[in-house]
Amino acid sequence: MARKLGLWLAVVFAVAATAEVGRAQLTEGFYGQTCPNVESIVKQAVTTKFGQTFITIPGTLRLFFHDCFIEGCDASILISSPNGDAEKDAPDNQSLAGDGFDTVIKAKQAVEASCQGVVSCADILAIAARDVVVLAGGPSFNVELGRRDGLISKASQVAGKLPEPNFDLDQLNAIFSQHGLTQSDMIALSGAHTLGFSHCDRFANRLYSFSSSSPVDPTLNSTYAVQLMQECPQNVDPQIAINMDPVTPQTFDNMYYTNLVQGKGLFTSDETLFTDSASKPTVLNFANSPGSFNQAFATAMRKLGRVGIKTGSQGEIRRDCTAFNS
Ligand code: HEM
Ligand SMILES: *[C@@H]1O[C@H](CO)[C@@H](O)[C@H](O)[C@H]1NC(C)=O
Ligand SMILES: CC(=O)N[C@H]1CO[C@H](CO)[C@@H](O)[C@@H]1O
Repeated sequence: MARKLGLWLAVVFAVAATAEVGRAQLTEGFYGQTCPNVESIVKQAVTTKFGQTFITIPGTLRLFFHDCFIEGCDASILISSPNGDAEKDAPDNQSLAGDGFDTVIKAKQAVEASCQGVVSCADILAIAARDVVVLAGGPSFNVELGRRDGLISKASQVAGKLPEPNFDLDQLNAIFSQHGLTQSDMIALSGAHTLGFSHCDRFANRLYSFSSSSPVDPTLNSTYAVQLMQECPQNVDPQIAINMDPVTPQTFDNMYYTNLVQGKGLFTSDETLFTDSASKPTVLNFANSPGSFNQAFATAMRKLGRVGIKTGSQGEIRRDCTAFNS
């Protein structure tokens, strides 16, 4: 009788364990036995890269966002295709800074030297994205791990997956909610625009061709509009990129929201968060309370990191982040 009960319990536990795998959960201590120092190794590599260029910070943060929104957080964005038809070759990726890619590649090399074939590129990108936020003075948070690297990376999959700078609130909410992210998550994640650069063509319509009655977007602070016209004259060199946060461009802080309140959101998708009454209260809260913003950003980054993940026996642990294992 006792033996039969034991057998029965074993079956119940096995079924429960399978269900757990099926739910594809990440855990903070995923590499505790197999690569216990992975986070300090990645942090070291990211810090070294940051010592060479500041672009490490915005480049890596934006790379994580784009990776997660296309095929899930599975490092598919890192794949190089000899035919130029991988995710990173899509027009929407044209402006991804090469230094973001290089950060992950360098960190992967450092991790492989200690724990060969164990840690996914997707997890390294997730850790590095947290580390760059901290390096810029932003909040720290624990990163959930256990992602596997994806087996698909196609430029043709990118179209329509990323938000555009001319989106309104409904369009932003629609694309973020497809990934289980709320309006509040979306507003907090947009705070990443407290760092980094934008090319002039992404907002030139707000300066020169907004509408037939007003060439300049009336929601744009007029002082800021003049400054932007000086930095981005019509027919400017398309390589020119300007700071997205005109006040504290190299610090991860809540200045993005203070800027929105003053009409200094660079994109329509930024300023609309303040001008639309449905999102304005959240912007005011984040502008007035750095603590609320930091907490919401950390929560939203962890949620972003769960989008479309592969776990268990799905995908692979890539040896080289830029190529599928063959
Ligand atoms: C809400 C919708 C969003 C839109 C429409 C959007 C759009 C853009 C655009 C057009 C640029 C300028 C690219 C260029 O010209 O070089 C940019 C830059 C950037 N975005 Fe976003 N973004 C959004 C959300 C996010 C999120 C969620 C993150 C990360 C959590 C993020 C992080 C960044 C960073 C760090 C940069 C600067 C990149 C650099 O300096 O290399 N963005 N974004
Ligand atoms: C526009 O920007 C200026 C200079 O940064 C600032 O002093 C002013 O308060 C802003 N205007 C509005 C309406 O917020
Ligand atoms: C960083 C990166 O790989 N950018 C590529 C994005 O896509 C264009 C083509 O559309 C490539 O020329 C870029 O090199």
